[in-house]
Amino acid sequence: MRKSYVIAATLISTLTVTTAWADVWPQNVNGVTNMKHIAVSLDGSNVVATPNLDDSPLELINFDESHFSPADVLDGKAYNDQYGWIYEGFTIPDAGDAIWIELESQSSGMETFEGGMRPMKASHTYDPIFGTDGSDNAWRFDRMMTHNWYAVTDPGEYSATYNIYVGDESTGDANLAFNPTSVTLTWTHVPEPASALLLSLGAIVGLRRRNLSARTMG
Ligand SMILES: [Cu+2]
Repeated sequence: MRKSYVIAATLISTLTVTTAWADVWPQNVNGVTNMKHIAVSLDGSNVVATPNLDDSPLELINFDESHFSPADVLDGKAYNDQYGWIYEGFTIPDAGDAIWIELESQSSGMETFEGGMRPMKASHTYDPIFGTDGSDNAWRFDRMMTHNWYAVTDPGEYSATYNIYVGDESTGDANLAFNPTSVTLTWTHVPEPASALLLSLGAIVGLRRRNLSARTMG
């Protein structure tokens, strides 16, 4: 009997250590190459945005890991980094202007932190954007591929709609010579039983316990 408790304690402490040290940067959800790009371009005076909505709503997953600062803003949250803004085409805004992406509306409980190229997680700022923690709703897109981190705490269905426009590179004031466009992105957070792993450990301990008592009996 006592032996099985020792086994259980060892397994659980191993699990705790593994969880704390497993992966100090957040994970690229569903694999680093599985990206869903929103291609932005200029067509004359029109801003054009074409989102890849394959597999949407995308999964927000809580890996239960403790991350290095500044990525620890994702601790305890379910997140996804598959959507990425990319710039296409040869026409770019004139000097002094930039492409801006402004949050129009989103589900409550949705947070966003600034990312970058997916494999370069250690170089991302993880700054709150799109209204998160009182940040501006408008975020300047510098036309480099950027995979931001979308995060939630509670299970549910989430969506966010963005207005994409040309505006002053410093102030974000819209340049009315260009017609903006908008895209809506969607996510889902299906609750996963947090105790699933502990339950399976319990099953292992249970089996060992039965073996021990069988031996005692035999
Ligand atoms: Cu990408």
